[in-house]
Amino acid sequence: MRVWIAGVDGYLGWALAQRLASRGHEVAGADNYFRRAWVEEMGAWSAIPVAPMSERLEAFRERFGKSMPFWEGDLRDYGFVERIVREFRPEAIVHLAECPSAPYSAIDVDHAVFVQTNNLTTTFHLLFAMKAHAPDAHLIKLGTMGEYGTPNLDIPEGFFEVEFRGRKDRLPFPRQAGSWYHWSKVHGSNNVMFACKLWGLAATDIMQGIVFGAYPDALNEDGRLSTRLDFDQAFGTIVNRFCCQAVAGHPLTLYGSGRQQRGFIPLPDSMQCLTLAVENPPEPGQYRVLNQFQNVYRLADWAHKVASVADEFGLKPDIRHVDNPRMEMEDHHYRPEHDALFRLGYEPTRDIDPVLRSMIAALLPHADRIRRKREALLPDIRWDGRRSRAEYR
Ligand code: USQ
Repeated sequence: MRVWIAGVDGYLGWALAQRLASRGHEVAGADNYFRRAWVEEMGAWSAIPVAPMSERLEAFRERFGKSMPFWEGDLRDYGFVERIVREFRPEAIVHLAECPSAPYSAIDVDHAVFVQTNNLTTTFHLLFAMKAHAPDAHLIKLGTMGEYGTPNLDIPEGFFEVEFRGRKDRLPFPRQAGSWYHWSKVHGSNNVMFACKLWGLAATDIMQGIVFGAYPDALNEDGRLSTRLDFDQAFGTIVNRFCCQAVAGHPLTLYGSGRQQRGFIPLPDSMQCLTLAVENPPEPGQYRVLNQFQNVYRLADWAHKVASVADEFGLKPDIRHVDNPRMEMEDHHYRPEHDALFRLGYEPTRDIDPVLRSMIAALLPHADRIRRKREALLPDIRWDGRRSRAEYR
């Protein structure tokens, strides 16, 4: 299939390009390197060095024996999006060109507005370009498990049956996001759902949990093919941060009690699931929702798992409960469904320790690189708007 990955330079995009190419798909990409700039703005860099795009493309060609068409530019420019869809004629479009950070959207009004306008505009442009030039293509849009929040009910995959005053209907499950970023994903989901109804487009909305892990697979001996791995407070997700903290000799920063529960997924599983979604498109006009995570864990479980695997490497990280900079429930029910991907053939990683082990092994040569940006390991963006690192030192 011809698959266009919007946001191919990011953590998931660069890994997915390789996964799809290894399965014989024709892959194209676009990016404007926003992710590199945001992480720099946070005073950090990727723990695992990332090569410039020209080198990445060269390594890709050497590894897979064919070039990846690549467009550098901003998806907020509709002409740019239209041009790619017209020239490449994708059968599937994977939309990873959004700003993925809750803390980044909590910095101030400019960042909140940027995250929402960027995420909504890029999605709109893809929908309109598909309608105009590729109405039979399949949009795979990255949503998030965080759209649902933590309701005191089990969470279905997108829709549920409701009975109210004697009548029944199948309705979207209520969304109760916990950050301006997560709300941007809710608004994007609504727009995609409506475009499917209005224009008969086919879309899959992936409600993905928190991804963790280094490298798409073990084959990447060529550093130019490595995907990024962030550790700063805004773009580093919890498990990746814990592994970087352990390697850098920094305490693991557990926010609040650590009893919060979330769905998590290793990077290779995320690649497997996105590939399943690409290769098994929904019917025209169908808006399909997939809850994408391997399992539900409590945050404190990760602190203990990472500390125990780190111990095998002679590292002895402390676990530090810090004042929670976010506004989130810490004691709550959490039982989301995730059956649809299993029906498509998802084979989850059963044993998580090897994923943590290979991540820590990949990070160890870069311990100093992480230490040089150690300030970025501490949070100072708070949901209540006060910004200070003092209490986290
Ligand atoms: N947390 C810590 N310590 C840290 C960092 C985070 O305890 O050092 C806690 C947070 O308070 C939160 C949980 O870990 O309860 C997850 O935080 P996170 O930063 O790892 O992830 P989150 O903000 O939820 O967002 C990430 C991705 C986002 C994706 C989402 C999936 O950045 O793009 O949408 O995971 S989900 O969480 O299911 O909504």
